[in-house]
Amino acid sequence: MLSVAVLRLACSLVIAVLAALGNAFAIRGIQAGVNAYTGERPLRQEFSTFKNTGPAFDLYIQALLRSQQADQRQLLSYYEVAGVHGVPFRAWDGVTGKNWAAYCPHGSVLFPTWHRPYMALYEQVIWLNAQWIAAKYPASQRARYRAAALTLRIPYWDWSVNPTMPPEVNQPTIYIKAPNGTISVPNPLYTYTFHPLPSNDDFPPIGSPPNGPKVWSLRSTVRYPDGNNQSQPDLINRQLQANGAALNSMTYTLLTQQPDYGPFSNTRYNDGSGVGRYNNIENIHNAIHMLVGNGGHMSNIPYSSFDPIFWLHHANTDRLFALWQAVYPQSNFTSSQVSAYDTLTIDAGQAEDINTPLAPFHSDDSGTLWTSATSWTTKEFGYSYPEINDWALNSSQLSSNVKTRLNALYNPTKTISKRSVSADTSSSIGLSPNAMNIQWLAKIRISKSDIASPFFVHLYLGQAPADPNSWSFAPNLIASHSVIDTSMHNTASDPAIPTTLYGQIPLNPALLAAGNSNLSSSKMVPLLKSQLTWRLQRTDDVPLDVGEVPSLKVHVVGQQVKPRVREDEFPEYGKAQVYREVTSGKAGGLQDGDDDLE
Ligand SMILES: *[C@@H]1O[C@H](CO)[C@@H](O)[C@H](O)[C@H]1NC(C)=O
Ligand SMILES: *[C@@H]1O[C@H](CO)[C@@H](O)[C@H](O)[C@H]1NC(C)=O
Ligand SMILES: *[C@@H]1O[C@H](CO)[C@@H](O)[C@H](O)[C@H]1NC(C)=O
Ligand SMILES: *[C@@H]1O[C@H](CO)[C@@H](O)[C@H](O)[C@H]1NC(C)=O
Ligand SMILES: *[C@@H]1O[C@H](CO)[C@@H](O)[C@H](O)[C@H]1NC(C)=O
Ligand SMILES: [Cu+2]
Repeated sequence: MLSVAVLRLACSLVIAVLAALGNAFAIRGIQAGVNAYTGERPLRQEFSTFKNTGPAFDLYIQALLRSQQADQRQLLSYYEVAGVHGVPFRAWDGVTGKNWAAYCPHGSVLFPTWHRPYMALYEQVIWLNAQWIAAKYPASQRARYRAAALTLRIPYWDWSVNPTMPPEVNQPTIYIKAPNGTISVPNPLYTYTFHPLPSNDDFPPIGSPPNGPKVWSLRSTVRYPDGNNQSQPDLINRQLQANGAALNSMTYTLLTQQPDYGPFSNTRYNDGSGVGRYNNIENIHNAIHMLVGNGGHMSNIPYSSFDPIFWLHHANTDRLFALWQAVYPQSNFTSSQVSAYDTLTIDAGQAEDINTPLAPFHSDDSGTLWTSATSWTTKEFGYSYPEINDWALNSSQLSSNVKTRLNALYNPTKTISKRSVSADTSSSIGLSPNAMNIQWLAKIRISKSDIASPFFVHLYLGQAPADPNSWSFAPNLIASHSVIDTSMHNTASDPAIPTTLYGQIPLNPALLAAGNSNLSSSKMVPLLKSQLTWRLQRTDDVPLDVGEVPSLKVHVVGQQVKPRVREDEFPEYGKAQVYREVTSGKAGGLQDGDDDLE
C-alpha cells in the first residue's frame, strides 16, 4: 500500500513539475493524413465498414491493446486516459481541481463539447501507438501499414442504424495480421483487465445497484453481468433490438427538430419555456450506457469509460453532434446554464458558457485548455465523418447534403424498423414512423431526488409480462427510458439548479408495428388510454414500485407533422397537443393540478 501511495505521489509530482515547465500534453487531434490542398480529412468510419479495412483495423486493434497493456501510471496509458472521465477523482496532466468529483460534465451545456477533445485524446493515443506498430512490419508490408497508420482514425458504432453490438466486441480473442504473421490476440474491444486492480483511493465504491456486482472490485470490465459476473451479450442485443426503432426515431427527431444548442445539448436544459428539453443528445446517449451496461461498467457512469465499447459509443455521440452542426450552420454555443453537478473543476450551480475551460484537456504544451469555442469544429482535430465533406461544399450545400444523408439513413421512405408491417397505406412518403402526419410521444419527468440508482422506465402497449427478467425485451415493449443521475457528483442544494430529469419516447414505431396504420387522435387516444402501461426496473433487474419514484409523471402528446416532400428537406413539425386523459389518474401518470407540460 505504502509503495503504491509513494509511487502515485511521485507520479503526480512529476506531472505537476512537467506542467510547470510547460510540458503539458497537447491534444491536437491528428493532422497527418489531411490533404494539404483540398483540406479533405480522414474519416472516422462506422465499425462494420472499419473492420474490413485490413491494415487500419489490424493497427487499431494492436494500438488499443498496447495502450491497455501500458503501465497504468503512464499519462497516456488506457487506464489514465479512461480515468479522465470519472474515477479516479484526481488531477490528470497537472490540472488540479477543487472537488472530489469527475471531470466529465453531464447535465451540462458542456456535454457535447467536452467529449470532443476527449475523443481526440483517445484518437491521438491510438494513433501514436499505431505509428510504432506500423514500423515493425516486414519491409514488404511496411509502406502499406505506415500509410494506413497515418490516416488512422477511430471507428464509431451507429446504434441508431445497427441496434446490435458489433460482434467483434464480444469475442475474447481476435485474429489480426500482426508484424509476425496472422495471430490471435486478446481482444481489446471485449474487456479491459486492470493490472493491478486499483485501490479504493482510485476506485471508491460508488454507484452499483444493491444486487449487482460491485464494479470497482471486478478485475475486468463487464456488460450486463449475470450472477457469476459474466457479460450477457445476447440479452444486451435483445434489449437493444427491442429499442432499435425508438432509438432510430429519437435520433431522427432530435436532428431534424432541434436547431438550438441548449436544448439539444443535455438533460437538464431549461430555458423556462419548457420547449425542447425532453429529447436531447445526452438522453439518447444515456440509453446506450444503460442498455449495454445494465449493472456493468457502462451503466455506472464513473466507471463507464473503462469498457472499450465506451469509445465506439462516444465517437458516435460526437458524430451526431457534428451532423447536427452541419445541418444547422448558423448554430453556435449560445447558451449559458448552471452546472447541475460538481465536476473536479466546476462547482454545481456555477454558470457555464462558451469560454468555460474543458478541463483537463490542453490544446498546447504551455497549459492552455480547450473551450467550447475552440473545439467547436471537427476540422480543428483533423477528422470527419462519412456524411460530412465540409471541405468540398459551402455551408448551405453541406446542410442540404447532410439532410439528404440523414433522411436516407434514419428515415428512409416506406420502412418500419421495429417489426415488419404488411399494411401499405402509401402516402407520399410511406409508412415510416417519422414520416406519418402525426407523431405520438410519451414524455417522462422525474425529480432527481427520487433516483437512488440508475433505472429504466419500460413502456408497453398492454401489460408487461409477469416475469421481470423479460421486461426489457418483451414483444409489446414500446421502448425503455433510461434514468441516470450520475451519482459520482455531489449536488449542491442550489435553487438555481434544475432538479427535474426529462425523457421522451416515440410511440409511432410500436403503434405501427401493432398494426395501426391510421394514427388519428380519435383512434389513438382511446387505444393508448386503455393500453399504455409502464414498469420501473433497476439495472440489477430488481423491479421498482411506482410508489418508490413518487415524482414520476408520464404524459402523452400528439404532434402534427408535415412529411418532407424533397429528400434534402426535413418534416415540418407542428403543434404538440397534450392528451391528459391518456395517463390521468394512473399511478405515475398525470394527476389533477399537474401542469407545465408541453
Ligand atoms: C508474434 O508477436 C506477438 C506479439 O509480439 C507474440 O506474442 C507472438 O508470440 C508472436 N508469434 C510468433 C508466431 O512469433
Ligand atoms: C462477483 O463479484 C462480486 C464483487 O462485486 C464478488 O463478491 C462475487 O464473489 C463475484 N461472484 C463470482 C461468482 O465470482
Ligand atoms: C460563436 O460565437 C462566438 C462568440 O460568442 C464567436 O466568437 C464564434 O465565432 C461563433 N462561432 C460560430 C461557428 O459562429
Ligand atoms: C453555396 O454554393 C451554392 C452553389 O454554388 C450557391 O448557390 C450558394 O449561394 C452558396 N451559398 C453560400 C452561403 O455561400
Ligand atoms: C383515420 O381515422 C379517422 C377517424 O376514424 C378518419 O376520420 C380518417 O379518415 C382515417 N384516415 C385514413 C387515412 O383512413
Ligand atoms: Cu457517455
